[in-house]
This record gives sequence, C-alpha cells and structure tokens, in this order.
Amino acid sequence: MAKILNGYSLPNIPWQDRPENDNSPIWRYDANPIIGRHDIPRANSIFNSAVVPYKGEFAGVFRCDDRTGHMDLYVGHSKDGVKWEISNDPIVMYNEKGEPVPYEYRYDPRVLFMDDKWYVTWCNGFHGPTIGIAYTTDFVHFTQLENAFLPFNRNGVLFPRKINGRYMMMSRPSDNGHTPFGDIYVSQSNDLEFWGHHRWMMGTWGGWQSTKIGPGPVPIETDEGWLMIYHGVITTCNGFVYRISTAILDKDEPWKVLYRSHEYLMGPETIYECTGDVPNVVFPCALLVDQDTGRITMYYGCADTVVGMAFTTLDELIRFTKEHS
Ligand code: BMA
Repeated sequence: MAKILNGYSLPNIPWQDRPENDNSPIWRYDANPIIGRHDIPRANSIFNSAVVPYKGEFAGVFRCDDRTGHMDLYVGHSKDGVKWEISNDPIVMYNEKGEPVPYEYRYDPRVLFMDDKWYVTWCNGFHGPTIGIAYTTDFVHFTQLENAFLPFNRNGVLFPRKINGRYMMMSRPSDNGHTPFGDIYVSQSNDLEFWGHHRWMMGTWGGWQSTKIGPGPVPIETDEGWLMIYHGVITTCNGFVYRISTAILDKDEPWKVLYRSHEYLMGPETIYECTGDVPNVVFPCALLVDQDTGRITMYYGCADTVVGMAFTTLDELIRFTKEHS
C-alpha cells in the first residue's frame, strides 16, 4: 500500500463507497452536483472551486461567474463538505500595506495549507490572465502578494511545501484567448515573490490530451513521489473536451515525470458534465485526502456551470497511473 506523507487525518471526509459492479478507478457522488449554478444571488454559474479542511469543518474559495459575465472568487464554508454556504460578495484582498488590491477578474482558485497559512492561487486578470497569490489565516482577511508571472499564464498550482529549500509552482503558459496549446512547467522561488529556475515538466500527448494539458488540484505527497491529477484537452469538431488523468512526479525534482497515464481517469459523461455553459468539461481544482484510510474526495467543475464530487483512493490512483503508463 502506498503511503501519504505530510498529510492529515480527515475522519469526516465526505465519502461514498464505490457502487457494486463498478470497477472504475474513480466514482461520482450519486447526488451530484453539490453546488448549483444559482446557489448565490446574481450567480450565473459556480464551478472550478477549491475546498480544504478547516477547524474540524470545511472552507473553500469558489469561482462564481455573475450575470454580467464577471468571473470572481467567493469564500464558502461547510460543516460536512457537501452542503455549502457561499458568501454573496466577492473576496476583497489587501496588499501588504493594507490597501485593497484592484483587479480585472479572478478565476479557477486552488487553496493549500503551508507555513501556518492558507495560500490561494488563481488566474488573475492583469492585462491578460496570469497567476495571483494570496494568503489568509481565517478566510476573512486575505493578503495578496505580487503576481507570480507575466501574462499570459493559467493554472498556477503550488506544491504544499518547500522542496530542496524552494517553493515550487506548476503553471501552464498560455495566450489571452482559449489557448490552443499548453504544456506544464515548474517554477521555483525562495520567497513566493520572485520566481525563476523554470523547468518544463510535460507536454501534450496523443488522443484525449492532444491539444493542451494543465495541472489540477494541489499534488499529494506519497512515498512513491508527488501524485498529481491534471486535465487534458482534445479539439473536436464541436470544440474542446476536458478530461483528467494522473501522473507521479519525482519527489525532489518534480518536473521529472516518473509515470503518466495514457488513458484518461475520468471524462465528461453525465448530463451535468456534458451540458451547461461550456459542454464536456470536467475541471478539478481540489482534493480532500484522509491519510489514515487513503480516501480521496475530488471537487471539480462540471461544464463550467456547477460543482461535483467524485471519490477514489490513493491505491487506486497509484495503481491506475502505473498500469497505464
Ligand atoms: C479554461 C478555463 C477554465 C474552464 C475551461 C473550459 O481555459 O477558462 O476555467 O473550465 O477553459 O471552458
């Protein structure tokens, strides 16, 4: 059995056993979606969102697009990780001088716990998309740091600890539109402000991941290496289709890919993944992980419209990744 390193016990992880006669490596919550498109006033859609365990319950940062088309981030809280109370007002972030930080738009957050704080990374509008970083200790007050990169970039995902003395972040350099290309890179920093020592991690492959790929949730540290879920995109005659799969990265040099699955782990199949504002998209931004049982609960955006949950285990994902590499 593979082991989770530097994890946490989460006996209250939202969970459903795999249905009988189902042998897929990941299975959906049977009451999906857990968050509907109109769950807060003036929302058009709530999707690609990130949740974490917080004070015995759960907290998260949610992407909500409003009815003007504006994309923004909102705080949510939940007792059980399934029923969420999401704030009606977007997060206000302050710089280190205490001034509110202006922004154009914010979307696709990731959240992680590191150095006694919760860090948020997201796609931040700055004359084109780039990667924003902020931290909070209470999900009320958020301190925003400098943008990590120049535009155009998306999918900034931090590793949850320093590796060989440096913070590390994956990202997916892009263009200012619906980018028809995209590889994953790792960048390094001593202070979460200045980023460099950029390394190419992996690029597109055949079939379902032939147009572009991008990192998904914060990777899980295991005794086999960093286990990551990433999304891959194919261009079809009806547009992009977003699926996901797994890779295992070297523990010290995470741009070195040890295993990567040729098969996708999960793709849009249900009605709520195949219909919505952008049909045929599954887009995970967060995992809850219980290190005692190896249970993993994934939160993912469905068709850029609602949020769903799916369940798997560490052993399933490691087995799947190696078997299809
Ligand atoms: C990407 C991002 C995601 C979105 C996906 C599919 O470029 O905008 O937020 O889920 O496209 O539309």
